Amino acid sequence: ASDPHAVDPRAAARVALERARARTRALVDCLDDDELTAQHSRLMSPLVWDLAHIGNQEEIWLVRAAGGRPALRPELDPLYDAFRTPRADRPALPLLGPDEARAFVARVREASLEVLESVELTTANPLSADAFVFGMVAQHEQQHDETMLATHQLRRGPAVLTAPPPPAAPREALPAEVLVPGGPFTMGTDTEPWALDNERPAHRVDVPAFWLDTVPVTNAAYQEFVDAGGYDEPRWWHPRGWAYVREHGLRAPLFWRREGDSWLRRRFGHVEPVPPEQPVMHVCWYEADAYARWAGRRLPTEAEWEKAARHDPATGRSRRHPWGDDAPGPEHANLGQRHLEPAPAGAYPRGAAPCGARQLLGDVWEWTSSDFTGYPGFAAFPYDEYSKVFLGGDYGDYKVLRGGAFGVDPVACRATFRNWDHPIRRQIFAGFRTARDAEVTD
Ligand code: AVJ
Ligand code: FE
Repeated sequence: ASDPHAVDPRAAARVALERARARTRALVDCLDDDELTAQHSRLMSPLVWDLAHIGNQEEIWLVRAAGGRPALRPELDPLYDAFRTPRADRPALPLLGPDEARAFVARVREASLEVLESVELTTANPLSADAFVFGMVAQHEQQHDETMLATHQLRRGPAVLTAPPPPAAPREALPAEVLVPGGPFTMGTDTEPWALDNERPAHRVDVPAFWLDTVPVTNAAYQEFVDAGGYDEPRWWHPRGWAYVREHGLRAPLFWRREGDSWLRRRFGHVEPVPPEQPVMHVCWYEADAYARWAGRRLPTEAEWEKAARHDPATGRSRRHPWGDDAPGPEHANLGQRHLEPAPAGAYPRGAAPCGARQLLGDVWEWTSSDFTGYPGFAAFPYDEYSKVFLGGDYGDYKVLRGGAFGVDPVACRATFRNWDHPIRRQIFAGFRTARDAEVTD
């Protein structure tokens, strides 16, 4: 797999938009109208809201902004403005029904593909240079597809999604942790054509030497913390995490259930034994933080994570991806919802980073210790509501997640990509790995 942008940004944008739409359709067409309009969890929108919101954002950015065309359905803007109505209140809105929403997104897509074929992709216009805004809209649709996948996971009822199991891990002994040498590296990017505003600009960061888990923390390892009474011991927890765990009676990751001596999990409508070798998933930041403290370790900072994922000590360069600059392929990482669960820890040896860490991209999002802040010189682009309003705590506190899960499309996944969420959130496909400072003699 080589760099799709090197070929033709217009063609890359068309492919990315079409792939996103095929996934969106697969996520909605497997459910009947009642299920599409129902609220499966107060944490989530009805799926039919996500569907029309995808079309509304595409209309705003591709038809109106990039194409300079008149609005198709301007009266829909307030209904599908994520800032106007919280998720829990969206079922009460006079939303488009499933068939109306399908017709709306199809009509928008027809217009946006016409714009894509006709618009000039000039560097004089930063919105259309390298087809950026088309790549941004494809990423937006894929991000909502991941959100819709989380709604599928929360939904009760018979399974409707299917996918083959992920590959096994090779039978080889891996070291528990890898050393990332100290020194400066380049964090963020000025050159990745579809990188979003919060990934920019590139800047040098000095990261002292540290040890990082070779693979994400597994279910087996996390279960030791559970079985050792980790949820009953305030000393492992951040004070706000302890208060949250007590108030909500948390005992284990979301979707886990104890049965006799073993743990079961619910996964997209199936109940199955928790697979010990897979990365733990559906833990909030407070649980990740508590586990790390119990293990005598800590979460990595965001800069540490990115250095482990990108820094090539042989050249001093930062790579696009842990394995190099090639676009993600199925040999590198568990991405793109090809599977409906993480691969066992140690899988994807061809996706390893120069430091030896595996599965930095794909499988599970990884909580870091860092708050979501703007890089030095950050400039919101093209709209404040993507990142800027979440920086510096306007809407509460956010922790950064890195790496991307099995349900993240490659278009929205790079070693510079930054995700964020509240430290209490567990419905996202998030796990973590741990780190520790290197001794001077290491
Ligand atoms: C970057 C995943 C936190 O889903 O809230 C979707 C992405 N922004 N529509 C989110 C997003 C606007 C965002 N996250
Ligand atoms: Fe959105």
